[in-house]
Amino acid sequence: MRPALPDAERAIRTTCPYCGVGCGVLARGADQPVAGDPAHPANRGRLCSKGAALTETLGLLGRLLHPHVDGQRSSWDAALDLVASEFSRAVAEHGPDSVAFYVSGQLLTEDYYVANKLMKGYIGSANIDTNSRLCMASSVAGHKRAFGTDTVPGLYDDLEQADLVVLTGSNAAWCHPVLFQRLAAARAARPDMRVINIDPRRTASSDLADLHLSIRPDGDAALYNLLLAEIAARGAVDADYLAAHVDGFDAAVTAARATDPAETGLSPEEIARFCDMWIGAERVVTLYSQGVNQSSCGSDKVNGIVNCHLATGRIGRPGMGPFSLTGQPNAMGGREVGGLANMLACHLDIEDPAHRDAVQGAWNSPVICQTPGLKAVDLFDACADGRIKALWIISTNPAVSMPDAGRVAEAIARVPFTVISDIVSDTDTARLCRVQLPAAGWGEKSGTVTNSERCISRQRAFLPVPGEARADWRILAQVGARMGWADAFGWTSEAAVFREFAALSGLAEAFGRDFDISGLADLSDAAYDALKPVHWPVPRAGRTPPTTAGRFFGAGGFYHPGGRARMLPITPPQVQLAAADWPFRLNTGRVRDHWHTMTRTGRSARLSGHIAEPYAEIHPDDAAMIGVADAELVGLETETGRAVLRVLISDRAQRGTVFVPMHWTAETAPSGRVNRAVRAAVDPVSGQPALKGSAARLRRWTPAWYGFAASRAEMRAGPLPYWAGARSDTGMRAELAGALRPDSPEAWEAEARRVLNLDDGAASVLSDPARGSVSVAIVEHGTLAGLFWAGPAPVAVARAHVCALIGTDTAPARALAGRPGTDQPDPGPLVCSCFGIGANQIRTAVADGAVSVEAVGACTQAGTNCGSCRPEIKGLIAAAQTPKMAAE
Ligand SMILES: Nc1nc2c(c(=O)[nH]1)N[C@H]1C(S)=C(S)[C@@H](COP(=O)(O)OP(=O)(O)OC[C@H]3O[C@@H](n4cnc5c(=O)[nH]c(N)nc54)[C@H](O)[C@@H]3O)O[C@H]1N2
Ligand SMILES: Nc1nc2c(c(=O)[nH]1)N[C@H]1C(S)=C(S)[C@@H](COP(=O)(O)OP(=O)(O)OC[C@H]3O[C@@H](n4cnc5c(=O)[nH]c(N)nc54)[C@H](O)[C@@H]3O)O[C@H]1N2
Ligand code: SF4
Ligand SMILES: [Mo]
Repeated sequence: MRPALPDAERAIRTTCPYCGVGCGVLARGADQPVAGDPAHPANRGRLCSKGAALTETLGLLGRLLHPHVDGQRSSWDAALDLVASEFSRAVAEHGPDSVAFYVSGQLLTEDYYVANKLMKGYIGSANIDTNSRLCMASSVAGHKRAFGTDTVPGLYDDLEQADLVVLTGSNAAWCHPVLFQRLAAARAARPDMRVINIDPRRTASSDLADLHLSIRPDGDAALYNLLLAEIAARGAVDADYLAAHVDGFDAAVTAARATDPAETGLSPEEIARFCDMWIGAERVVTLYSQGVNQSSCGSDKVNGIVNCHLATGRIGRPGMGPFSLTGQPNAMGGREVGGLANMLACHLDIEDPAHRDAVQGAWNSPVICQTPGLKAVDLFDACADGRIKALWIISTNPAVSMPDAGRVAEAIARVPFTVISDIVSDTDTARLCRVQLPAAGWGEKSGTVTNSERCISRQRAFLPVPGEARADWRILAQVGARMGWADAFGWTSEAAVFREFAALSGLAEAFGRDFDISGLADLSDAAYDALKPVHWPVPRAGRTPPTTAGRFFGAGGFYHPGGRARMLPITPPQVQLAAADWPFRLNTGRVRDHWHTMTRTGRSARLSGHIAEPYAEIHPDDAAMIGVADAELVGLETETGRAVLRVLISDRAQRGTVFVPMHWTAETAPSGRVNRAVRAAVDPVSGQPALKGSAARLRRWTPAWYGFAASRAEMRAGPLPYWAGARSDTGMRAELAGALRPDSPEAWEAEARRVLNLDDGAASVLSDPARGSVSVAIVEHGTLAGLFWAGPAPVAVARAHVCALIGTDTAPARALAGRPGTDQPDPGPLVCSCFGIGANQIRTAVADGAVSVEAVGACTQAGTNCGSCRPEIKGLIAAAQTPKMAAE
């Protein structure tokens, strides 16, 4: 059914809690679908599949509702007293650097500000780092090196006004879908506009591109060097801009000229075409994300990109500029409050004594951190070796998301005193922590976030807070008060926290910094409640913002001494792609409908239906080399760890690489936790881990049996060497593989009941000894409660169809056929999650003559709501047309 549009007048305006696009959302309660806010500048009414499914993720199942200490329910008072006294004790006995916070770009600005004030200004250490270290640190470092400040110069409008948009290491079609839809719409409206996609993989984003460059992993720095050399050789520099505003041109070009084109892995024709298109289009936006940042040379990649924009003066004017996409909803806000271990609030510097004094003065705090603190990887190393005595993790799941995650889990378990604040009770990280504090979640809490284009928006509460949950900022403030600083942490509302932060940003004036929202420092509570989306800077009345039409640097005005930008000489790394024992390069990232460790999107059957298990995407030649067929399993191994994954064979993969999504956990697919195999190497400048580059090997992994199960009950397939569970509309579904074959129908029934988590009901067992396959149906009170298939080859049942049978009175024999009858077509794997349209339905529409995304939409509705699946529909149309064209 098409989600109904809530009545815009009565709906609460809030902001999506997922990606950094920062879409405005209209919400009306837990049982009403949300809609995009037409008045929000980021999305103008659109939402992607994840945003559109937000209400499905709000149930209380699995929520942490009360504080717990050592596994026992506790009162808030007792839990907060314990946290405060243990942190105070550690500081007293071992010094301020013996404690740490590990926080998140999913905190609201107010939460983040309070955490930062507590650690840096009161505890007196800078040991507060955040998952943004895994996400944005290389962009921060690159911006600071080039601009003297961490600032994204442009606006989303630039994407629509550009003549060329270069997506570099960004799969925006899946990861920033609404922005990608804006880009696709602009391109459709302006046929001269061009799009280039630079990614070793061909992704849903490549499908929009005029040119896809399957770059060698980490070949980006070399490619941008070649472009810079070509800009210089062709005289395409903006000499006036360079003379007036930029240092370092000659050294950067000298380094660029030394670059070997072979390092890109691209043909001379591809490189020439890239340079022609880039140099030939005045309005160029380079949109980049984790394929750039998450690299051992991430900061250099950022500066390589920025160099080309500076040399041509293509920055800070409509339709042009380097554009770092932020991942999380408040990654940008975190950078503003100084959430990283090497930053101070409001873009001020820890290393600068005048900045430290000014912040300490404004906070009236007893101390201020003197030196940068531990960055994420080092922070967990310090946990492992006993330096950290008390650790508080807030709104992040590092036991899953950190590189070398197995070691990180051990490190957390080794810290004497550990606290977690989360909305969910049983995350992989929460299980390791002594104190669990229930946080209010999206829809229950209120505050501000800043998106990729520096737009500050309100998140507003529209639901009651469940159980005893509390807002993160309040929990932090209550601990601060109990540690002895009641006055400094005595706010009574998030509006008061925001006002203090906005006032602090007025220091920008004294120190000539760019982050200034002091114009918002006097908002009344009512004005804060009503705050409309606003781009910073917002200086106090009477001060002129350092921007032109909302953009930075169009007329120079950089933040290095002297106001000039810096181009950097970049020496691309020698990329060692394969070694004898490790012939694959492991690349990791995201899928369209899941968010990180799935604590929220995993609750939605609709979102879980798109991709329901972890997989390893490899090229057909590599599959042939290791002797694995589609849908079989592979064992992936690195020097760090191992995983077992479903193989997905696709010519979209680059030979010698394997792509694995990051989302699965001990809860959802224990053997598919890829970060146990991701090495912890970091960029030396930013400390950001190289999450896209581990040397790996793959082997076919042959189980004794493959299986699939659907149950009305919660399934935990326990000791099986491979299982991946996902929510379905009727309960749960699970992919399975076993190492031991039960040896009789009775033993199979017992195994099926264990997996399905169904002790009662009548079982029908069908076994085919000749083929070695077996299937089991469990009927309870006249309806199907569970279905189970196992056999020597991957089980070929129609997943969506059999899940839909649970709870119906279909006869077991018919259900166990595993396929719909001829009267009932099989929709195939889910493509459009808004309307539940499968790939087979789309193929049928294409066969019936619907050869455009619009026509498929008109026939099936697919792609007509959020649009997130439009790239995939386009792919299905192209696939259906390819053989036809070849035959012609
Ligand atoms: N659906 C969904 N959307 C999300 C998220 C989510 O969990 N799910 N998370 C959000 C967050 S926090 C973030 S940070 C963003 C991330 O957004 P993206 O950065 O777009 O996503 P990723 O899939 O991590 O990686 C992007 C691409 O980098 C490519 N890549 C790998 N190595 C290289 C290389 O050496 N060079 C180049 N040029 N490319 C390379 C990968 O193949 C991949 O396609 O997404 C945000 N949006
Ligand atoms: N291999 C690989 N690993 C990666 C990446 C990759 O591309 N490849 N990407 C990295 C990147 S860019 C990122 S951003 C990280 C993300 O990784 P994480 O931050 O670890 O992942 P999330 O699942 O988003 O964790 C958020 C946690 O906060 C909880 N939560 C939700 N709302 C609230 C709230 O309001 N308050 C509190 N206190 N808790 C809340 C959720 O239940 C969840 O447990 O992963 C990184 N890890
Ligand atoms: S693009 Fe999707 S996930 Fe990102 S903010 Fe918008 S609705 Fe949310
Ligand atoms: Mo991220």
